[in-house]
Amino acid sequence: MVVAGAVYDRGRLLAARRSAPPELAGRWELPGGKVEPGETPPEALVRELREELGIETEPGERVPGAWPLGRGHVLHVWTARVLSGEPRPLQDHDELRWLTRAEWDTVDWLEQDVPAVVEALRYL
Ligand code: DCM
Repeated sequence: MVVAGAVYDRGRLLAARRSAPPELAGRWELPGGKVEPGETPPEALVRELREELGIETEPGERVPGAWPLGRGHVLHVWTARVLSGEPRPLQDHDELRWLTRAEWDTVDWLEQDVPAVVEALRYL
């Protein structure tokens, strides 16, 4: 399972542009990553957001849905609130953007993230 965060702050949603691997570079995603053995999805999300963006977060609700990623992976999304830190692209990303609801489709999302983002906007 891959868990990604719908990270919210003051009515905006955080989008992250991937810098790797080459086939995904330049495309935007909800930041997150693979759930490791022994972790719950919310624990994995907190770890990934700390590693990738340098922020401490509190997971909220599971956004309903499960989106296939290929190679047996499936994407689940949780809302997350920033507790501390200002997100910076520390690994895997080269740009971050806070999007208002009206701006959500101004970046080139990974196809599999589009339905997840649309669903996540309901929680904005
Ligand atoms: N992934 C995705 N959408 C996301 C997060 C991740 O499609 N919002 C995919 C990209 C990778 C895999 O999940 O193929 C694992 O992500 P990572 O490399 O960040 O661990």
